[in-house]
Amino acid sequence: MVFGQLVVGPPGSGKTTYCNGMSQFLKLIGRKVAVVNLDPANDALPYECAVNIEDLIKLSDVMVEHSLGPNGGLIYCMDYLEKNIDWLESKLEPLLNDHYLLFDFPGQVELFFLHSNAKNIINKLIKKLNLRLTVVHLVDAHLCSDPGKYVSALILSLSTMLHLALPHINVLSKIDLIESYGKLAFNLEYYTDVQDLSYLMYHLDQDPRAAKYRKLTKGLNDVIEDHGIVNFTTLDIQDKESVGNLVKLIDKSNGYIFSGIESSAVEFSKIAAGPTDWDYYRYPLLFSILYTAI
Ligand SMILES: Nc1nc2c(ncn2[C@@H]2O[C@H](COP(=O)(O)OP(=O)(O)OP(=O)(O)O)[C@@H](O)[C@H]2O)c(=O)[nH]1
Ligand SMILES: [Mg+2]
Repeated sequence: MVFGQLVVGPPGSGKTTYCNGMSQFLKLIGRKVAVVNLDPANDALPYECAVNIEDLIKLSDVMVEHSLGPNGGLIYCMDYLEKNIDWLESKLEPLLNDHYLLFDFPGQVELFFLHSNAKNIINKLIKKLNLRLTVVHLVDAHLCSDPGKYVSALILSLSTMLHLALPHINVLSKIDLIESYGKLAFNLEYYTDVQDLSYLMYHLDQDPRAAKYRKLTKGLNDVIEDHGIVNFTTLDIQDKESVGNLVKLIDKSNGYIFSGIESSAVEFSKIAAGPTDWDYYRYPLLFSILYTAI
């Protein structure tokens, strides 16, 4: 069984930086990591890349050959990758023995709630290669500084969760910058826990532009609250403790924590229902490796 993360999120939310930081952290705690770049627009990669979509197709070539702009070109590249999934499978196969996989995706969010190419690629890989993957959806914490943008972030997160239908963790990235945006309308837990959104309506009403769309925003808030599945974890990619806490959540969501454990279904469900720290306490070796590293 092979474990890993699918790193997605809007442009500039920090996906490539995250893959770099996360791969370094995972190596530190003893995992063999392979980063897979599936963004054909990623020119200067900060990490050493095990597989690069650029070796299959180049965005610049597509734009010239098919007279497409960068976004249309990107969709073409993802369609091309889906048609040539054998290429990706053959590149991944040698890594499957002992690597943990990190997939760096493009920032065009329409790939994750509109088009089916990225979803088909992911599902084919999961099925054919027996992968256990968690979606790590990065959203810039800056969006908390504006109630309207925060609602957009919630809707985007919900759509991505429903579209991909995989273990999923929403992350507020670049949390190190949050104080520079001024005082937030609520404390950070309000945003991470997605608490009562009716309080947000009051703040939206203070802005004449937002007030115009009150009914729509209220409807969107109701959709988010009815589903009740969106929340966020905060991440400072330069802080080992912050990265370590996220790793624990991811390990639980994709089943990494259970790998190599011979136990009954009852034991597994106890672990699944318990708090994350308890898992590491229960498995002292893993716990000590993790905490020696951070
Ligand atoms: N302060 C701060 N800056 C960050 C962080 N993560 C990323 N950045 C910066 O944000 C910018 C965008 O980061 P990327 O990692 O390229 O973001 P991306 O999501 O891969 O961007 P696209 O691939 O274009 O969608 C870069 O200038 C990074 O240095 C963070 O945690 N804190
Ligand atoms: Mg990137």
